[in-house]
Amino acid sequence: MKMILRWFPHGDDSVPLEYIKQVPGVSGVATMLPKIPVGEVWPLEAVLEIRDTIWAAGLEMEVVESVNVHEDIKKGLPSRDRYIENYRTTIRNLGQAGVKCLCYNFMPVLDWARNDLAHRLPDGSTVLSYRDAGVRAMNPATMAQSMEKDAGGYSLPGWEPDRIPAMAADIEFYRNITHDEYWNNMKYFLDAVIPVAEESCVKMGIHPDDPPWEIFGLPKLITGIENIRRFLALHDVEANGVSLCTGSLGGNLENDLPSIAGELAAGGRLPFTHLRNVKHLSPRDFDESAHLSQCGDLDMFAIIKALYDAGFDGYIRPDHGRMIWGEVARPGYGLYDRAIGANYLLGLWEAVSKMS
Ligand SMILES: [Mn+2]
Repeated sequence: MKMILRWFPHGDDSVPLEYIKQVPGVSGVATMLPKIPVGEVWPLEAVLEIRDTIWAAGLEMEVVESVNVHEDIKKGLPSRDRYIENYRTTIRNLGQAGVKCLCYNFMPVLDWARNDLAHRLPDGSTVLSYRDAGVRAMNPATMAQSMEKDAGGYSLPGWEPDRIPAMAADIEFYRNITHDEYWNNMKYFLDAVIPVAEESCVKMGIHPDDPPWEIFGLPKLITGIENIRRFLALHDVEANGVSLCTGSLGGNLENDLPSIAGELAAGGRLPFTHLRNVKHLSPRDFDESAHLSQCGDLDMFAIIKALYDAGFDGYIRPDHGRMIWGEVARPGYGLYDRAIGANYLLGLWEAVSKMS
């Protein structure tokens, strides 16, 4: 198991790599190339440049996130083949740069949805929060506006300004796509990219849908264990895996996270895990919380134990954190609370491993 943190290059992150290096037990970062338009190739030189920056700080770059899937692929349009070919080239480039895990998602139109990126808790910390009625009262444009207001000038992956104008039309488009058609579009993509991932020694990990239920009438597929099993069977090899995000799947209290984590890890289909906690106010309303089990609804000890017992040997990152101690950073990606979270999780891992 390796503990990593997410880091955004090109000055788009308030946290310097040198600070991440000082967090005990953290071996590397999960990063991305923010300036490449969705669907275009991540050029090898650009990937190597970022890798060298990360290496110079004494950290590893074995994971990348947010190699976003072009909407035409998700929609199944004839133009998808060009974008899929680009995606295959990107996977080869990442493999050549030593990347071992690629986290992506197949969510239509919206990568993730929150209606408040700076919801204030009683202790004065702020967190990302989700209120179902509030989200349903918005449209993508008003949600983008509200999120941009809270983002402090940092980009929000999946909510790049150039994507916003097309969102309303895209949502309309999906009204005419059935779930089975959407599954087929996903299979078409996997059949094209997974063999390249295998050749490149890159494990693909799909990120669950966030929240794990339908909003704006959009099809959501990666929402629970039944659908995850269906997804894994679409292309049944190790390189086709899951980036288990406990905060995303944990939005639905019916998802049994220790059981899902154990099943995926035991099956060798879990290259990457995002560990964070959520605190529900009702079944469809929640705040992202501090990582400790006692702060949210997820039992982090049980999740870590399930991973350990199943022989999990992938990457873990603490995912989002709260904003605390006056830190100014991209929502969810301050240093302080993620460093606390990483060391809490490492502490659980050490305890579980020494008890076994
Ligand atoms: Mn996540």
